[in-house]
Amino acid sequence: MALRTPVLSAITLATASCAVAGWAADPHAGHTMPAGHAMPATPPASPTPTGQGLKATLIGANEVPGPGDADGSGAATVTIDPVKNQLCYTIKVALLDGVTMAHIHKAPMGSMGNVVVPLAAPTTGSSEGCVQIRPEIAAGILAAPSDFYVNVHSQANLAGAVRGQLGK
Ligand SMILES: [Cu+2]
Repeated sequence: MALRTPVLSAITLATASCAVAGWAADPHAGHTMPAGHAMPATPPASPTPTGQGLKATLIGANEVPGPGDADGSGAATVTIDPVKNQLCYTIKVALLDGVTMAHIHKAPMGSMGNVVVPLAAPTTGSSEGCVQIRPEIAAGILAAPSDFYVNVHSQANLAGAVRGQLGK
């Protein structure tokens, strides 16, 4: 009995020393902390809205006065940043005969109107880009997208092959 107590005490002390030394010396101590401790004190800010997404479905029958391309089709997406006055777009078309130009024109369904934004022609079947537009054009499209249309022109349909009004 008298012999065992000192031995046990020595083991306990040694173990305690090792544990403390291990904490202090472990270079990876920070990596073993619970994941929650790595979170920033404040959550990240939500992304700033950069615009409003609009779409247009392009078909020949929408052309005015027409006729457009009978079997041609297409789709366009338009996003407008009203702070930067920037318009970004994608256009895809199919079965057009020699694409020449693409624009956004201002007129409601059933009438034709002037070009307000020139776009890259989807000569290979698709195009995309971002362009600066005047503030009043950005505001006008955002306020009444259906008063504007995407028009793709071709060699076979110079005045317009496929057309679609902008909408949500
Ligand atoms: Cu045009």
